[in-house]
Amino acid sequence: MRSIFGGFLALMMMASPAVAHTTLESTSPASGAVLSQSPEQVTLTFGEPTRLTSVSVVTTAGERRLSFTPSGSATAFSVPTPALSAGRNELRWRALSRDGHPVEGAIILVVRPPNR
Ligand SMILES: [Cu+2]
Repeated sequence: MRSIFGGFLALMMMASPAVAHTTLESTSPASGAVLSQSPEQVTLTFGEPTRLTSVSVVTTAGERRLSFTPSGSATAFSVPTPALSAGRNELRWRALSRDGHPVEGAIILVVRPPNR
């Protein structure tokens, strides 16, 4: 009985990820930044090669998909001309870890309303 339980425990441990999934290491602008205007681009940098599968921006107006490069596996991705709105912008990203498991997250960028 003990050996059967031991084997089961070993299986359970093998099922849990041996290596931590890739994480978003940094972004430019950094999450939480308050900007005077929409940035020319947003850069996402991961801790290991990752395949980014989608980036979108969520505001009170709704969700809009953004294009990014490169389309293959990389550690850094560029989102050109995200055209962020004044106010709070949540950039949601989804990616595939090297082991094929999906990972996702979000950063917040705030654009100051124009002075009048
Ligand atoms: Cu995994």
